[in-house]
Amino acid sequence: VVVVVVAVVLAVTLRKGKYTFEDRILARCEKFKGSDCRLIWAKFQKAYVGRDPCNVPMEAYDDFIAATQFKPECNRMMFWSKTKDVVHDFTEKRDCYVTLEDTLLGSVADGLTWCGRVGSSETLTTGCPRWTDCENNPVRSFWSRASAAFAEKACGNVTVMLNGSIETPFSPNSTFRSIEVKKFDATVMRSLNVVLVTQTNSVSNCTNASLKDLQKELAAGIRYSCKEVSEAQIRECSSNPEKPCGACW
Ligand code: N1C
Repeated sequence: VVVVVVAVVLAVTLRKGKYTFEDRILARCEKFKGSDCRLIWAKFQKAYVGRDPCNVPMEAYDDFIAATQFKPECNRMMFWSKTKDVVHDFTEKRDCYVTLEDTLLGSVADGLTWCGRVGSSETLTTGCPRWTDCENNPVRSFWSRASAAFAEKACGNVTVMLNGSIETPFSPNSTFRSIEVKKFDATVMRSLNVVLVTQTNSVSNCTNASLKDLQKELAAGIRYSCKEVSEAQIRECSSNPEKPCGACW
């Protein structure tokens, strides 16, 4: 028994040590055929390696963004704020919309934490600053820069899922409000269509004050709409592939 336990523990530790952060990024990148993943990894790590983890501005990822050359899918782009679970449950099961995490740009880093250290060429995955510890941390700056790139390219009719269970669905400190809406370009974008995800105890509807602010902050020429849709209805559509995308709400 002791031998077996030791062997299992050893196997698990060795295996754990085998998949480095670099391996994980490369594996995710390689799902996108035709990408130069070595180059993309080199540009990604250049942003934060050897730097103070509270001193990585969003511009540090400019070369990474340039290397991922993202091509937008007009009329299918999906943004979100405080609705990550329901959105990704939907996009994973149905091929109706594309979120940033479904593109090479966002998928490489989704759910991960990383940072560097002065005087080291390594990527650390523990002991890194959290989202609000300091503004210029590697993870937050990454999402700011990637979100800006994704929003800049938003074209045609664009959808955003906002959370109707909170008082301020268009939340001031969110990436969606502070970065993405500011980057929307009226010359390529026709409309922004809010899907306000409601639950039985929802506190907000389409007349919410923060949604009035959203209409004001939207560049002139971009149409706006809002629709309240229950989370149950969205989940129902996620699990019914025979239902056309346009009939979900
Ligand atoms: O701050 P948010 O939401 O408004 O950001 C969401 C918004 C989306 O439209 C995305 O395009 O910004 C983009 N984005 C991501 O794609 C993303 N993937 C993972 C922003 N943040 C992202 N994350 C993580 O979710 C990130 O680490 C941060 O902590 C949350 C932000 O979620 P939010 O506040 O619900």
